[in-house]
Amino acid sequence: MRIVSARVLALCCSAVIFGNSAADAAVLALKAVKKNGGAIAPTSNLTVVAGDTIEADILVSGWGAELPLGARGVQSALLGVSGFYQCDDEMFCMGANGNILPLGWKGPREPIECPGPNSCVGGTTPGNPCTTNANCLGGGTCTGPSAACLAANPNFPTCTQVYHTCASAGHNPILGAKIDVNRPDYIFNGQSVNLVMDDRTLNYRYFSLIEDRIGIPDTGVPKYVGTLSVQVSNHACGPFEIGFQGGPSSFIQDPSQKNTRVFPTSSPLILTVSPCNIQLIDCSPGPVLSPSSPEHCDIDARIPHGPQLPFPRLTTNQMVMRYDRSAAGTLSTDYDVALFGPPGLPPPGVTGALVSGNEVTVSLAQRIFPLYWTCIRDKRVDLRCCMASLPADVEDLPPVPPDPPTIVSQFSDVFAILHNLQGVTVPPLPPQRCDIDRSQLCTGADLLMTGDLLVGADGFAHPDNGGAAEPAGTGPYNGDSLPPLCPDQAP
Ligand SMILES: [Ca+2]
Ligand SMILES: [Ca+2]
Repeated sequence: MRIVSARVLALCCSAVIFGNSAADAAVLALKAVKKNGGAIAPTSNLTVVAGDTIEADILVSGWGAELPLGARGVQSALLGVSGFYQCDDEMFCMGANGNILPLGWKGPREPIECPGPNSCVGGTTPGNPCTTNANCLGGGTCTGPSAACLAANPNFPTCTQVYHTCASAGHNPILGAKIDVNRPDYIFNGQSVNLVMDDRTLNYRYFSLIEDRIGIPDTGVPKYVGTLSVQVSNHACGPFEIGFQGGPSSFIQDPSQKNTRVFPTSSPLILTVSPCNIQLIDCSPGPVLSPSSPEHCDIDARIPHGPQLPFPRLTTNQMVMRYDRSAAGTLSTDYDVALFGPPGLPPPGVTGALVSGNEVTVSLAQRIFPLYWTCIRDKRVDLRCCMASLPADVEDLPPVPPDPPTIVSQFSDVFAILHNLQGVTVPPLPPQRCDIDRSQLCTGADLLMTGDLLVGADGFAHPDNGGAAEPAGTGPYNGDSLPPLCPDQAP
């Protein structure tokens, strides 16, 4: 108890402001009470495995000294955006990673706002919602920032009709949260209350307010104010700490005319995933007919075919996946493939999964198509590894916030080749970004090849592959683009 008091004094301003002893300060706690539907002893520290569903109670206690008139309203706001995900980096999140998301949450981690009239993803700004799926995909009235829209898609292409936010189909976040006013231990049980359950973002917010101007005394027993239900993802591993936002997002208020509030300290719920399922820790496109291939999420700017022939295509058809342990037993059916680019082209099938120690080389029935992201997903861990071919796209322009990088084959790419040849570019461009003609050297010929690709003088632009399906068009690559899919790797 002494240790807890010291911590409260050090961290919480409310105890100082209101002049109460820290031991009497109000506390918000999140405690697991059910695991896979079965009741467990309430705990703030629980070991779980992938697939587990956990129900947790939000409890408030200790408001008596700070609010002698009792509690009339209480609000608890989760630190969900950080708590439900373990890795700070939204990129591929290799290694210990994953998420523990509320049941029914199929939206993005954080909303991405468009500066235009429609919000592409999230829609948390009042008056800035999506109204159609086209808004989520960068169409409709969400025109100016379409690149930003695409950055978060195609993972979240559906405009939900509840909050007009963009998410995956079936997004139903209310499944993960509720305030059960009929529970005997509900703080305002028996009172007529106004409720707000805000599940627009992962920072779920629970608010209860007694309609009458009365206060409920603190009896020294923690009281229930809300429920959170979460599920552990297949690739989750290690500890996750789900806590609360501080004041003013989380507070307790009394019934006085002054509307006095205190800001509780918080006791988070720690869920530790152990043992972990197999972890995908790295991946890169496999060997191709040229000596080098792009990294995962990099873009191959080389001609997709040989220097003199329109086919066969020379892009890669393999991805090497590296795991934290032996990959023995991995099958080709553990993977699926998705294409992100112009609609209409079916993704190639997986034809093989060659296991060697901790590595698996996944092979596709087709070499990757120009103008598409080709993403191979390990269904067991629900993570994607992506590769793309965009001929002549030597460099991607840096983002102008809030827009993502501009991934376009355009005339400025010729200068990028030139600067690289002059030694101005640091570090130098990798082969897949400078050996545009696939001669295995980066020379002035690649500058000419880039220009040819952009004006259509290549002659083999958008080649077919001996009859395999390709996007329509045989013109120049100038202005062709890819959605900035990476680093957004949300499954
Ligand atoms: Ca470019
Ligand atoms: Ca070359």
